[in-house]
Amino acid sequence: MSPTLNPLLDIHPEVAEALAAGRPVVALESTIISHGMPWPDNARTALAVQAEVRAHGAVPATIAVIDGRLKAGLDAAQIERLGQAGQATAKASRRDLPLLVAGVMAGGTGATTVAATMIIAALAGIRIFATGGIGGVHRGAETSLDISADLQELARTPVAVVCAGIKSILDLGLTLEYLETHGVPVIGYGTDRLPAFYSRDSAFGVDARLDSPAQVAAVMQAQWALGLRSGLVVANPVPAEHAMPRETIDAAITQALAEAQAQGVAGKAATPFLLARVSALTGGQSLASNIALILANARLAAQVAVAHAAAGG
Ligand code: PSU
Ligand code: MN
Repeated sequence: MSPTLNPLLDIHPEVAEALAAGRPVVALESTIISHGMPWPDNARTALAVQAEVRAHGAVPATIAVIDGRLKAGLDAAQIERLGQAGQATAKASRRDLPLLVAGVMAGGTGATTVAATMIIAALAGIRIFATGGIGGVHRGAETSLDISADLQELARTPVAVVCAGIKSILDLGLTLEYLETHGVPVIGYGTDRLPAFYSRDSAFGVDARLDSPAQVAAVMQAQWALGLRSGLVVANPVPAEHAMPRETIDAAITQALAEAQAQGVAGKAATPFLLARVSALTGGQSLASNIALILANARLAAQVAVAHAAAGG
């Protein structure tokens, strides 16, 4: 393990041991627990995701900020606490980390977004991270300027993020343009098309199709051996049997966007509002799909972590 470990960071002993031995570790985010799904499915899913990572040969490190400390590796009680508090938990992106650590926000406890999870994973020496969906450029961003800090983080922090593509509450085309400008490769896992979270397909392509965890690990190694200190997106389509009919999801998204606009929802509340409305409007169907795709991403991330470790990390 690195002797220059950040003093603000607590690495769970099991995670620290794996990292020290060069064994595979997968980071997991916590905003998806507090803001991405309802209680108690959120905590149950987070625990199932950890089990899925283990079952595929890696150690899970769920990330959050608790009582002013950066945490890489949460136990079941900590996950239950974030899940039960739900949207009352602070949602922590890059700009929130100093406020939480200084204890001036939410008592120093927050659930980390993709951006903040990448920062803490990188501090801990974890190179691969599994989640559901990343933030992106919102529809209407040409006037709202609502662009997730996740995209800037992908441009500057060397972590590979396995996700189910980009949820169509966002503008997929603008999100891809932004990632291209900032030099972030977008890989399609087993597909030439950009997956759109609930759908396996979209109107957009990817930069490269890769078909094995070893290929993904090889791209990660090449990127960082080149001295490019950025991240990458590994887009893994939702399992076919859990994909949702395009009309159902499109109708829910259109309605959710209209409601957000009518209610003036903006800033950090925008994404959680849209996720919750889409989920409510499509009922249990989207929740089942969400759970299935997160488990599939955890499995792929574990396989990539195993390949990455076998290739020397
Ligand atoms: N998209 C999802 N599920 C999620 C999120 C996005 O399908 O849970 C969460 C992630 O934590 C992501 C965050 O990092 O929302 C992005 O929020 P914002 O757009 O405010 O940056
Ligand atoms: Mn935003």
